[in-house]
Amino acid sequence: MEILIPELGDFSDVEVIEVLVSEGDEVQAEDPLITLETDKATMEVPSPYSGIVKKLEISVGDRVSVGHQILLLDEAEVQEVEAAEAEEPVEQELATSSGSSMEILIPELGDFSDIEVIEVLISEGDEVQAEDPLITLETDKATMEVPSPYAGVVKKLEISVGDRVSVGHQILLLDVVDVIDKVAIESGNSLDSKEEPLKSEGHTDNEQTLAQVRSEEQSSPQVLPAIDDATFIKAHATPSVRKLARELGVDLGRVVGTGQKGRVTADNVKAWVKAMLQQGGATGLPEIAEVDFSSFGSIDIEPLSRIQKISGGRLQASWLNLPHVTQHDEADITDLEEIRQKLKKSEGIREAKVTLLSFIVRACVLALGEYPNFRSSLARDGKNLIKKNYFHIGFAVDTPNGLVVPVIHNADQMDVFEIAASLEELSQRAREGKLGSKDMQGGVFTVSSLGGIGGTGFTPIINAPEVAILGVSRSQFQPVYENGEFVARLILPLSLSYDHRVIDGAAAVRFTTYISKLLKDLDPLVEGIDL
Ligand code: CAO
Repeated sequence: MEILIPELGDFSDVEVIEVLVSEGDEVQAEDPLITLETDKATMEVPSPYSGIVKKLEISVGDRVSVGHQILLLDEAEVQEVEAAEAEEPVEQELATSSGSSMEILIPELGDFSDIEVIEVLISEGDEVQAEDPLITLETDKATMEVPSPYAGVVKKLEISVGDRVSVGHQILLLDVVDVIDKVAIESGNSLDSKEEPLKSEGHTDNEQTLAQVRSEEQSSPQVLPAIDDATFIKAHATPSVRKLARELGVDLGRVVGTGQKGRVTADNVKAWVKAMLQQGGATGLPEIAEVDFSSFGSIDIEPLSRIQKISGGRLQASWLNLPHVTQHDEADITDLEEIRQKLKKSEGIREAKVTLLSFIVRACVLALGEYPNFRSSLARDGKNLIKKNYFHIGFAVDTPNGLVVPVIHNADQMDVFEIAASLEELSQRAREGKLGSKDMQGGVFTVSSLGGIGGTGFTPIINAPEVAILGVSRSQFQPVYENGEFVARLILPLSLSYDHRVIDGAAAVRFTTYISKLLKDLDPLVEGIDL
């Protein structure tokens, strides 16, 4: 049967970059036969039927379009082989092949001749399975492996790295006696052989690695980063290594090759998969596809600041590790704002400008006193809650270099003026890039106020390993129904994100209700202050 290039969508005159089968190969329906490459993609052409490759009509480097012949497939031969294998007594096989050493020669290589041997993959005494690669050849355009047509033991090597070979050149002498024993053992007829079945290290390893990847896949949907076709194609590797990489889902472009001229070997691929499994994958998540933005128009590239790089990693870690829930609430700050304006005007009493944020921090301190779980952290083993008996409150500051979170230490020992002074001093130093590491350590809870800028609500990311963060948006006058009529009240939106492993929804809403009440009723917030 002539197997032709099928309909390829919009493509024609496409380059063949891999021929994945050789003459004599047995293929199953859907096994890939060749790989084609366009500017944009690579695609494999699968076999429409099972059979044996009788004649290859295509070579690496050919340019093909729909209808171009790939190979001649002998369907009947497969059936015959299968039938023969089923019927032939093992003794008969033994009789025909027993004791023979077989010369293994360079097979038909398409258009190539006088090709350099760049790798000899076996040594004398090695056991090989049918299809195990024996040597690697390299032309200007491609590298290709020559597989063993039979299983056996390498009796004598007749080839070395650097030799130049053509079709018919002898590679080695293969002792096929043991093969028959293996066939017998595998088919349940031991023939009283004391010998162990042959091991195929390569296959066994591959199967184990595949099984490991598959079992990992079941527990985490995508352990390995997605394959980037562009770098996969460019990777320097032989077809069988490419095939292995595709089977394992390995993005070949990421694997560092240790073979000749940096070529990626099968061992490199396996070692990379093992390393990835140990690490739990790049992020354990499917990756976002890389886009060449410059192909759509002009772009500028700006490096991230040091702060952006550090905070980006931490925010992502928190977002991925902590089950976030955000509780939204409101506080009536009409009276608070009136008092705050009065305090602002009473010059000379205290030095700092009392901001809304200083009242909010004070309210958080009191709420943390009432609800200690909000100043806890989950122990790394997930078995204990570490409750902190100090009240160091972090607050997010927007600086030209990115987001930083300085910490007001022992905020429970401060009144609103002192908190205001601390907020002013720390945010000033934050903007000037003058915070020391101690200024940003030890926080038990964080406040992120965007109210000076705007917004009606947001979902802040918890500053892990803390377990909650209070987001503050812009206050607005709103009609509130009180004593039978609508009155204008200044309403402040609050958004509390919390780690649901530690805090449940009821506790979260109790916490925001408590803060709301403090901001409305005020007294505990201004305790000790001469109004
Ligand atoms: N509602 C309405 N108006 C508000 C407000 C609110 N919730 N909060 C502040 N304002 C207004 C006030 O009018 C205030 O002026 P007055 O005090 O004179 O009336 C004005 O905004 C300026 O406030 P401010 O910015 O000086 O002070 P602040 O305490 O509100 O904020 C700080 C200080 C450091 C929090 C702020 O500068 C900042 O960096 N905010 C950004 C934080 C951030 O990026 N969070 C996001 C983290 S996640 O990406």
